[in-house]
Amino acid sequence: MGRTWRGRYRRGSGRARGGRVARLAGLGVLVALLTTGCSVEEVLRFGWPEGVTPQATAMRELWTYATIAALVVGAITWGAMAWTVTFHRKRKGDDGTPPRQTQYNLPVEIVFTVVPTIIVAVLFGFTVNVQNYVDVDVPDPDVRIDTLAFQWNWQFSYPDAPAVDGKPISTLGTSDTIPLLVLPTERRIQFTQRSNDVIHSFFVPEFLFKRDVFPMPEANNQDNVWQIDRIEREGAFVGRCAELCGSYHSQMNFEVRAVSPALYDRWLGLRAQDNPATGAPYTAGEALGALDCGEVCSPTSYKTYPFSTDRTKRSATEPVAAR
Ligand SMILES: [Cu+2]
Repeated sequence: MGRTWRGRYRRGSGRARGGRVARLAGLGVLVALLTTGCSVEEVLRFGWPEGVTPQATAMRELWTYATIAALVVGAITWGAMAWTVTFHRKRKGDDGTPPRQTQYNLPVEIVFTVVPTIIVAVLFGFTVNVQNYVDVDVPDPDVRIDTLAFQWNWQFSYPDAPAVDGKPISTLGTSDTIPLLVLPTERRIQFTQRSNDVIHSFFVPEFLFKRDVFPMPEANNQDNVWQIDRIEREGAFVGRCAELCGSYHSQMNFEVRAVSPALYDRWLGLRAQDNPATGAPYTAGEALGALDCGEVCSPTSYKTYPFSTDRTKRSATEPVAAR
């Protein structure tokens, strides 16, 4: 009885079992998609954040198409494996002789060499295309920002905008202030970056871009200048250091504030004046607060919080709530 059942199960139900596995897998994917509440657009980003620059969109589309191509290759491979495992098992009555051997089949070998070469060449071509676009630096960008990274904070200067003392307007992050990098939307921005000490990395997830910040970039033969076409929407975006640079690397945050060009011009104007309330030049936060444009003009960070980097402290530091 047992034998008969097993024999029938093996011979007759392999196809049914394969179908059941496929249905279960399909159901699993459907349930995962429905229960996570992901939109199609979100799924197609495959985990990447939503970009806010044309460069970010170009990189994200490359990622989406490359992942879909990989999934298609994966589905064919997994399908071939499942088919082999399901329908080519050892059968009752097999006498132990190996199955028909098909190696050294020249046409198949050629196909298996040429097809992956074409896939890699196409991926390479698209990657070079996008990389060339992301790396373009045009002369005379609308806005220039000088970025200085140090253990463990950032300073952002506006070399084309003099402050009260005639030096460029600049914003310095400290243990109790997150530096606010105020930028205009819809304008071409150039970043020039250097480090005062070790290697850091400038990273704004919504730009989908990071670049190492080197000490002495010229001596190190590094291209420390890069540009974005524009920021496409207003908002606050956390910026991070993405290169392990010491004890407080993970706290080395800044906050991008993208505001409309008109607000940006007013902000720069304020920063070139003294704040009557303090008798000192407007800080980045004070000037934003004076613009009074809602959340995006909050005078202090609200997407991240400052953190003391005092190395003489011997106890864990409580995060300072965003103020
Ligand atoms: Cu760093």
